[in-house]
Amino acid sequence: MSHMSSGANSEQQWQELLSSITRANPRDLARAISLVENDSTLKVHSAVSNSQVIGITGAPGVGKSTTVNALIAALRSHNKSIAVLAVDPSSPISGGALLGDRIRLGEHFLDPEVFIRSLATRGHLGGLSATIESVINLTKLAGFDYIFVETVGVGQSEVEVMKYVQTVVVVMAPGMGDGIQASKAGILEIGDIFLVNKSDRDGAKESAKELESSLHLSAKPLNWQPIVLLGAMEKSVGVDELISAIKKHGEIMK
Ligand SMILES: Nc1nc2c(ncn2[C@@H]2O[C@H](COP(=O)(O)OP(=O)(O)O)[C@@H](O)[C@H]2O)c(=O)[nH]1
Ligand SMILES: [Mg+2]
Repeated sequence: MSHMSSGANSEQQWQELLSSITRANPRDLARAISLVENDSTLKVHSAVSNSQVIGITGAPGVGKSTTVNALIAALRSHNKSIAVLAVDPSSPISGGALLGDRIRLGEHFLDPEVFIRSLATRGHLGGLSATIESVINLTKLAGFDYIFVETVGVGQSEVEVMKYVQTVVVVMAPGMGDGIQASKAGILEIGDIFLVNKSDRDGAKESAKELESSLHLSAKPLNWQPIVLLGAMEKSVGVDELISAIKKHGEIMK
């Protein structure tokens, strides 16, 4: 397909592409995503869907990808469809190709009910937010039950990205000092669910307690009290509890 720019004909082609996006047509979704990534004039401001959009954020190495992988496995066993958008806002060098993630998520690549996409971002904040909003809305058009948006770290870019999701899951790990990083970046304020991962390691319970008390100190939202969970996603410990919390939050946000 030719590169889209403004003009009646390409606008018609764009609309046709949008209306062809379904779960059965992942290639059209992938093509539409590439187009919005490469042309900042193409925007999708809204999409009507029943998808729940969940952000997974937290410092590098805490286990975000492992968590997404565990969630996919559990949700697929309940016949749910899932899209994963992996966002790399910080690294223009990697071009969004998160190799480790691709390998780990690889076992789901042949499953038509699982759509996985790494997003190449140009590394500047305004561009990223605009692009991610459109990409999420395109993915919503395909009607997945759950859309997970995984970020790379904790910083201002992550906070920006989390504006476009309904449910924010903040992943932490014991003894990594990521709680401090998260609070600096403002991640604690936006988290709906906090997962202290790697509970098979020392210090997880203590981290969860510390986190709970610092959350109690901050202002309470009107209809949702943030939940703190312990889990070991690599060992599938706490996955069902995490899914319950995500669903509960989704119900409240409806
Ligand atoms: N001990 C332990 N290690 C884990 C657990 N979950 C993930 N890991 C490990 O932590 C490392 C980082 O995981 P990854 O999911 O790539 O983290 P991400 O950078 O936040 O996406 C990997 O070596 C995982 O095997 C867990 O529950 N327990
Ligand atoms: Mg990751």
